[in-house]
Amino acid sequence: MARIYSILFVILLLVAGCAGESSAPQAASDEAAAPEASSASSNSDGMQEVVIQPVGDQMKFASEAFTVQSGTKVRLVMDNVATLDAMQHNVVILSPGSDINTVGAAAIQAGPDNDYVPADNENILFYTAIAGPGEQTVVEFTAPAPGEYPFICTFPGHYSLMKGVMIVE
Ligand SMILES: [Cu+2]
Repeated sequence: MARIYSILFVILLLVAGCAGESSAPQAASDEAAAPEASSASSNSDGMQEVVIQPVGDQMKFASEAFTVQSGTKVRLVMDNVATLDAMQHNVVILSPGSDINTVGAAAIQAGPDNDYVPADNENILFYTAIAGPGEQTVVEFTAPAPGEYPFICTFPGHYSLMKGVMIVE
C-alpha cells in the first residue's frame, strides 16, 4: 500500500512539473508579480465569507492572498472547480512563520483518511476537508490576532505550488 502511494506521489510530481512548464509566462512588472488579493465579503450576520478556488485543473490557487478582520467569524470555502480526479484540494491555514515543507511532508504521512492533515501539529490552525473535483468543503473559525498566516493545499505534491497568505488586520 505504501508503495502505491509512493508511485502516485511521483506521478503527481511529474504532473506538477508539466503544468508548470505549460503555464503562460508572467509579465515581469512588479504589479504582475504581486499575489492577487481578494477581500472577504460580509453577510448579514457579520460572518466574513472567503471562497478559494483552484485555477481550473492547475495546481494553483486562483487567489493567493485574502484579508479578514481579527476577532470576526470567517466562513472559508474550498470551491474545487477542477474536473480531473487527481485535482483534490483543501485549504490549511498555518501559524505565522510556519515551514510549509515540514507541514507538507507530515501531511503526506497523515494520509487520505485524515484529509492529509496531521493530528496534533502545532503549525496547523484551521483547515477544510479535502474537496474532490466539483465539490465544496467549508471551515468556520474566528480570525486570530493580526498577522500573516500562510495557507497551503496539503494533498500530496500540491503544497509547493498551492500556497498563499491570509492577512489578518
Ligand atoms: Cu491541491
